[in-house]
Amino acid sequence: MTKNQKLNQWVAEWTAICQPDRVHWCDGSEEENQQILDSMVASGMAVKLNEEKRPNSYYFQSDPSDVARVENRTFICSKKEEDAGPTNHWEDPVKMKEILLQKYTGCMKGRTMYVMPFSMGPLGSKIAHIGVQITDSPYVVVNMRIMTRMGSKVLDVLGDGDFVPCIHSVGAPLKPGQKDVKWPCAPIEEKFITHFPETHEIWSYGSGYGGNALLGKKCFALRIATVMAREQGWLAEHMLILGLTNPKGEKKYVAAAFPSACGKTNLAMLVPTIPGWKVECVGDDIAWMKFGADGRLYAINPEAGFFGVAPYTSMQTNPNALLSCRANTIFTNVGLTPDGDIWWEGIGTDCPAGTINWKNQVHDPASGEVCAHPNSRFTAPAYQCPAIDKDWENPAGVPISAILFGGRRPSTVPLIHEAMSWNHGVFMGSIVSSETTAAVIGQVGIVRRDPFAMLPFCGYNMGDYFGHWISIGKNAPDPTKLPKVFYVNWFRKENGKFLWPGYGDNSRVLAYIFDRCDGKGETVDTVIGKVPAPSAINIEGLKDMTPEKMAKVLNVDKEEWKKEIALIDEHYARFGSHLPKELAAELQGFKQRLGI
Ligand code: O2Y
Ligand code: MN
Repeated sequence: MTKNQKLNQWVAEWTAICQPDRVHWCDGSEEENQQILDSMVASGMAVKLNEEKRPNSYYFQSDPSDVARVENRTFICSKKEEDAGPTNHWEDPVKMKEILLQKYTGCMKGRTMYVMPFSMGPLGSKIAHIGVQITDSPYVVVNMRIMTRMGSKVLDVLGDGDFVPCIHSVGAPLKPGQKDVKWPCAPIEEKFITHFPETHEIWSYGSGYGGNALLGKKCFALRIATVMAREQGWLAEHMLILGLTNPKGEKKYVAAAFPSACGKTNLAMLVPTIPGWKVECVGDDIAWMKFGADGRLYAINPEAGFFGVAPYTSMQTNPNALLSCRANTIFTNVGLTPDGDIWWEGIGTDCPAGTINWKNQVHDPASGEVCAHPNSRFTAPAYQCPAIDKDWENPAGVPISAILFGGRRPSTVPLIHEAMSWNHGVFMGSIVSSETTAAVIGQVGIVRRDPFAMLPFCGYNMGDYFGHWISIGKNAPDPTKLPKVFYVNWFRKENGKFLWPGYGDNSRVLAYIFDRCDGKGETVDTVIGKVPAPSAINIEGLKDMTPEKMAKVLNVDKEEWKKEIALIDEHYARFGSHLPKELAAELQGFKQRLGI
């Protein structure tokens, strides 16, 4: 019980509906965490990893039906369908609540209901917001404790203030005496990840995995936060935040939006290959940005941990991520080695004989099957990242100098181009596209339009969201202090091979962006915006790179872009009258520059 009457009443109501055997208010302490972990080890849900190799770390295998976010079971339940827009699944809120209330009735029988107060963002920050999640999954509790600031201290900040109520159940009540399974969840067609934008509520049922169940992340920090941000004049974005320091010791912060599984975590923690430059990580997935008193846009990372994709994370690709999970980490759906450590494809060592795969069978490297699920994850505290920025928990946030958009495009899109104005930058964000990967259930390897990398994460009509970005530019206290906008593509190919080395060498592009923010760096005007002059990006010491290859990486082919126009036309047509006139004008201007 707390001093917050609304919270007490809400918990009482849901206790009556869900009928748990016990209610536990989480205090977020070490003791509580250990007790929950011990109980999961005892029940067979978790394996404690070898203390010498991976101190205080635990291993989980999910049900094979519950391995990723389920976009086709994710709903925005606004009163009017139009307000959810063409990119979201919509259901009437009254009907959805009716369906779900039936499911929630008695859904926690035989289980403990945990009540978790959590803060998205540093406690007490003016940019942060508080939520309270009810869940019957102890796995969710120990993950939320890493991913958010969770426990009694949040109640002190909350006082009798407002919070975002988040209901979660795995949807697997137990009959008296029934033995629990290792990973309880409901079948796919009974999973519901639902959002009520008008009342800022989240109701999730049937899944215990990742973004479906750790409700602070995609559900709150993106879908509901986009709604709050629109109401209150700020930005809730699917963006990493990094600090970039040049050899003179000058520092700038950059926010970058990429569709899921385009290497955001790698960029956020990048180890530069150009001497004297440093990258430090503020966040790897989500940014909340508000204008500061000086008229600049300030960003916080609302999260406190990384829920990173494990496969192909190695000391070569992302040493800082691998070192972040050296201890105090939860691993889900990776391989379990005979000596009690973890293994995954691309970790940089051979698979030890006898390693157990994510399906709990001895892995046979010759079988052609993977050992770790492609969407297997580590949940690691952000403070363990060797490259964590000193201001990552600064309640005031960090000032953003540049915003990057990007996607995975084998052709057409050059390594980098720069917007000609704020509205042109919004246009660039609105046409982001990428090839799909395994982070979502669905087809792999097709190109999909993913505006602002927010396709699965915008809590309202995407056309209105474009309008909100336009209005941020219009209402900026000082438009000259708005971040510069860029579009990057690390994934351009020739004959099936990547033209750009990526990873640490992306620091070369970051260094160019740094210079552009200071009005330096030579550019060439093209139909899509400013691209670097042939020698503006430092390629010194870059093996296999030639000026000719660089020209291909930066090439803007009008004919390719003319073909792209048809796709953009089709994409924009979806938004009908919700498409801001400013973006229609940007598209028109683009067509004119292309001579069509
Ligand atoms: O599959 C999930 O539930 C996780 S998806 C995810 C996790 C961390 C960061 N980003 C994402 C994403 O899909 O964008
Ligand atoms: Mn993400």
